Amino acid sequence: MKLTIKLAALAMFALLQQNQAQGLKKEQQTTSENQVNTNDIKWTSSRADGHAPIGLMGDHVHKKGEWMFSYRYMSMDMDGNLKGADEISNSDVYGEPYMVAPQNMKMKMHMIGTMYAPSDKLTLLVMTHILQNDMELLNGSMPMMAGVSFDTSSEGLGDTKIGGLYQLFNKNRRSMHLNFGLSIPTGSLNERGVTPMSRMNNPDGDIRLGYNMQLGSGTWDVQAGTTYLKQYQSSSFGAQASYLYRLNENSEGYTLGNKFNATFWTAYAFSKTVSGSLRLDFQNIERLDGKDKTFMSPYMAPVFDNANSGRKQLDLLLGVNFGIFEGVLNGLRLEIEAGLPVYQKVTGIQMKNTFAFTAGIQYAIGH
Ligand SMILES: [Cu+2]
Repeated sequence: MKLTIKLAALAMFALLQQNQAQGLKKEQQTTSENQVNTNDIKWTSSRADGHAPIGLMGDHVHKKGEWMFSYRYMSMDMDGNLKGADEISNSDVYGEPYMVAPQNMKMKMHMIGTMYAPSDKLTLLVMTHILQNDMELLNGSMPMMAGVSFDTSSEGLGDTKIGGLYQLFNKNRRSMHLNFGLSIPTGSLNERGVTPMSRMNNPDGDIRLGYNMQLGSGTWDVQAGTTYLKQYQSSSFGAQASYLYRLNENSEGYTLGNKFNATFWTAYAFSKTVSGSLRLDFQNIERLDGKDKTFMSPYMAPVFDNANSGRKQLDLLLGVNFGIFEGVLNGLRLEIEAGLPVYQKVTGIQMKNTFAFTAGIQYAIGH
């Protein structure tokens, strides 16, 4: 794991060195040959790496009057359980003592978004998504049901985000903007399922599923951050940091943890239309506050226990951007990004994240 981090750091360092060398060469060329002031060259989104890797939101601003429509498919796979930073077995989970151990989970997200720029300085955005969660669990010590596995699932509208990006400057191929957003609690907090426990009293009885199977936060959340972008002749890098703060307690008696996110990426443009990227993403999700008032015993499964919340994670992701900048399809982009956690540490017992994937299509008009 440490080797992976080192390799990633080395690769990024190498790319940066290349970036700097290229940037220098380009600047020398422009000043000596054309006598053009490099301060006049602006950062531009009209190249493949003019958008960040697709897993990232709010990375780029638009020019006055531009619209952009996007669809993203995102998936996250989880397998097995962690206690702190260590993998633990099913019997460890039963020893805690939980009756049921989560085995694997898949979260799928279909996200649609719109961006519109009323001015060169300000870009507005709105995003919402449909979530699909599937989790397989294994019974431990429950009488008559030990060793029996079962599935739970939930599906529906998630929370909706509105926000804006305010550009602070764009000169010398450097651009910086502020990100701000508001998350509206449109996702359900009452996703239910039939489990061996809920069947004990009533064959059709269902129960509310665990925290991570619910579709929304139930709270109004504000987000603030900043994004910095720098381009060279055929490469670029960017960085974004943001903090999500949940304003209230939800109707069920709890508040999901606030979230800090910092990410850094570098991209190399093989041509104007194709670029590849390498990205590091760090997130720190704080502990959940309060508890769902309908959860009687936290010992059914770790996903019902508010002690099992909060996580630090570092992901390493590779991406490809493909963009068209002329002709009838001008403004169309296809992008993918996939990655793995290189470090994760959870509070209590939580599932281990194993793989993240995002594919998206974006279409900008009006430019
Ligand atoms: Cu956009």
